[in-house]
Amino acid sequence: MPITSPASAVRLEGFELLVLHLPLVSPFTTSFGTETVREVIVVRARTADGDGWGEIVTQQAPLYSSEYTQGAWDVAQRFLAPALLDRGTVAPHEVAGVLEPFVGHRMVKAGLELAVLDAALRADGISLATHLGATTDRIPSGVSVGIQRDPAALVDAVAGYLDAGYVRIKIKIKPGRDVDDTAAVRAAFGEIPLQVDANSAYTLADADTLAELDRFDLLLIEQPLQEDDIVDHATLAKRLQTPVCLDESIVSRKAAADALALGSASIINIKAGRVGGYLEAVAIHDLCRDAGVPVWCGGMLETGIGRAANAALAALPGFTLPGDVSASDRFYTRDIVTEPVVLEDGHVRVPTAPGLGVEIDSDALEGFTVEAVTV
Ligand code: OSB
Ligand code: MG
Repeated sequence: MPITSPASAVRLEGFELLVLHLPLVSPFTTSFGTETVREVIVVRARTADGDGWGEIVTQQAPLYSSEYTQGAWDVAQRFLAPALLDRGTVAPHEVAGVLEPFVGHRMVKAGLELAVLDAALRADGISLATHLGATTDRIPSGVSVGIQRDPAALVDAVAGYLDAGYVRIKIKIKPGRDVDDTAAVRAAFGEIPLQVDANSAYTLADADTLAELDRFDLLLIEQPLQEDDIVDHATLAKRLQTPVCLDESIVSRKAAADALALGSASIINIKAGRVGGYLEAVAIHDLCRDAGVPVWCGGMLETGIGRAANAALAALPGFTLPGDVSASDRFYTRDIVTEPVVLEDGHVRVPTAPGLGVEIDSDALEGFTVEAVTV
C-alpha cells in the first residue's frame, strides 16, 4: 500500500553526527574484503518537536559502493545537513527533494531522512511500520554468512545459524569460492532455503562457472556482475536457471524500473541506504509489487536504529522473500538501543511504538563514539 498521508513537518534546530566503531562478534568476509569493526555514522536530528535518530550505513572503505564513512562525514556537514537546516521547517517526504541537487551520496541522504522521519513520526505518535504500510507484525529472518576459511568452516557456521532458527541462509561467494562452498552447504543441510551473493565479483566471462550453480536449486544469485553491468546482467540472466537478483545496481526506483525492463533481474534486494531513503525504498517496493517481482530487505550490518527501520520496511506485503534482517547478536555483543532485535522462532518482531519504536542506550552510544560534530 503506498504511503497515503505524509508525516508532519518538523522545525529543524540542528543535526548531531557521530562516528561509531562497533566491534563485530566475528570477522565478516565478502568478495570485497573483511570487516572486524563496523564503522558507521549515527544521526540525531534536533527539532522543536523532539529528537529523531537515523543511521548512515557507509562502510570504512569504498568497496561495496563508492560511498565511505569519511566521505559521508564530509558531505553531510558541508552540504546536506546545511541544506536541510536552511529550509528550517521540513516534512520527511520533502527531504529527498531538498537534497536532490546534490548528486549521489544516497546513504547520507537516507540517514538524514530517517532522522527527520523518526522525529516527525514520534511527534505524530505513529510507528514507522504503520507509516510505510506494514501489513504484518513479525517478519521471517534470514542471515548473510561471510566467506569462511574453507567449506568445512562454512558448514560449521551455517549449522550455528540454522540451530539459532534462521529460516534462510545466504552465503557470500567469490571466484574460486563458489561451487565447492555451495555444494558443501547443500550436502550438509539438504533442501534448506539457500541463496548466494557475489558482491560484483564476476564478469560475463565467468558465465560457465555461474551456470554450474544451477544444479543447487538456489533461491537466487545476488549481484554477480558490476554495479553498472545492467546489460551484462540481462545477458547472464538468460544463460542461468538460477534467478538473478540485483543489489548494488539498484540505486533508485528508476534503476529498478530500467533493470526490470531490460530483464537484468527477476528479484530485487531493497536497501534503504543504497537507494537514498526509506521512502524511495517503498517506491521500489510498490513498483515491483505492481510488476509481480518479489523483493526482500537487504542489510548493511545496521545498528539497532537501522535494524528497527529495516524490520518496519520488510513488513510491507511485497517483501515475499526472507531478508537479511537478522538478530542484533548476529553481529554485535552490545547494540546502541535498549531492546536489540532478537530472533523468535526464526522471526523478528516489527516495532510498534512511535517512530523507529526503539530507544537509544546512551551509555553504549557514548562508549562506541569516536568522533562527534554538531551542524
Ligand atoms: O551485499 O548484502 C550485501 C553487508 C555489507 C555490505 C553489503 C552486503 C552485506 C550483507 C550483510 O550481506 C547483510 C546484513 O546482515 O546486514
Ligand atoms: Mg548483496
